[in-house]
Amino acid sequence: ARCSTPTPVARVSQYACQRRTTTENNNKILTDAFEVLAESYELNQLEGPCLAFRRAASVLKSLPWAVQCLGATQGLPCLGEHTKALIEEILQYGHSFEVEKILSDERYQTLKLFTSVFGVGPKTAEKWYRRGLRSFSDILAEPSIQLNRMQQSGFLHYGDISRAVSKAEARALGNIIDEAVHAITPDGILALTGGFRRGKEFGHDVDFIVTTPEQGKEETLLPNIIDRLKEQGILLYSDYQTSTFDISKLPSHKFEAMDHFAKCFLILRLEGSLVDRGLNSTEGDSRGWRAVRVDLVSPPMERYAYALLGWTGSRQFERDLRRFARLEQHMLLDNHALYDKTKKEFLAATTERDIFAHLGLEYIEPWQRNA
Ligand code: 8DG
Ligand code: MN
Ligand code: MN
Repeated sequence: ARCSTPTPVARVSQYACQRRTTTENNNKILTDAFEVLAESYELNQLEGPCLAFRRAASVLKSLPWAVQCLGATQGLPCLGEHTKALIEEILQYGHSFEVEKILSDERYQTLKLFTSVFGVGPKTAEKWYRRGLRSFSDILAEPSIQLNRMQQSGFLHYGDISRAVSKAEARALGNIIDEAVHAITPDGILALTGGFRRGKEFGHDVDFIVTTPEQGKEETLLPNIIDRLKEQGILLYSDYQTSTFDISKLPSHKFEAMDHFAKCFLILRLEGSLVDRGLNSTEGDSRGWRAVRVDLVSPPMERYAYALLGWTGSRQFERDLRRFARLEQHMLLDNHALYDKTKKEFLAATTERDIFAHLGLEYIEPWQRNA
């Protein structure tokens, strides 16, 4: 097949934080395939190969053109032998045998199913699989399994929280949280973060940052919000974690470590969301509400910019911001702070732009961070 290499483009960086990645993905067939492999490696707890496929997918997501022949990928970073073989196979046959094999694999299907439950990670899923459990009814019928509170809620609201949250639903939740924050403190600050801030149409949850300019007052903000939601009868689940933030600590090296700000993982009851259910809902289900996952994080105001940058994602974008800081600038970045190892000092920031500037990076808008 004829295949012209696209007009020479500027060199694509190996770092997602030096690429602009919108929600428009011109290489979805390829990146979906890579993500199946990444997920399969992740479920088998093989971090290296998992990351390699996530990086490759991320590079292809940033391209303003569709890859139509292997030659077009020449000079692109993060594409190894395995990914190139997959690209070739998919371009030729429209699908990959390796991917199909994984998708039809019982172990993969079961681990995917189990980890789709709120509160169930790869390790728990693996444990259940090894005990011969294959379905939700297997798990729920097994007397020796003690589900924790999170998992119990995960099963209870499974249908609702495994269904995507729409932008309209995110907006409605924003209004509820906004009302709560301002009733508690008139100078409260609320910001939408996560995937919806990146312009995504759908999400698996809705993420917000809440804080107040009054030093220390952010500590009581979340418990107050939670109480209010409870009084309103819309709190279905709450896991509140108090702040363990320590200003003198250096930024963490480990990416997967959670941050130390006060936060809560919630399930809320959203009323009147029938519109998002689809008109020909056949379940005869007309209850007129749905359960939605909501995350709230409450940093002190002086760390607002770092928290916002950290919680806006995408995860791949965050990983590469930290990797870039460490390897290219000799700095340590996490959700709380940026530390310059050469100057041995913390760098203050009031906006995300300040942080990009400290890192010597061009500013990337939130909707360009869908790496
Ligand atoms: P989605 O919900 O639309 O599926 O995508 P998302 O909004 O990008 O994913 P997310 O899982 O909600 O995570 C949003 C960002 O929050 C992501 O960049 C990772 C970040 N994040 C932290 N700390 C923590 C944490 O402690 N727990 C969780 N769940 N996310 C965290 O920076
Ligand atoms: Mn989210
Ligand atoms: Mn979240």
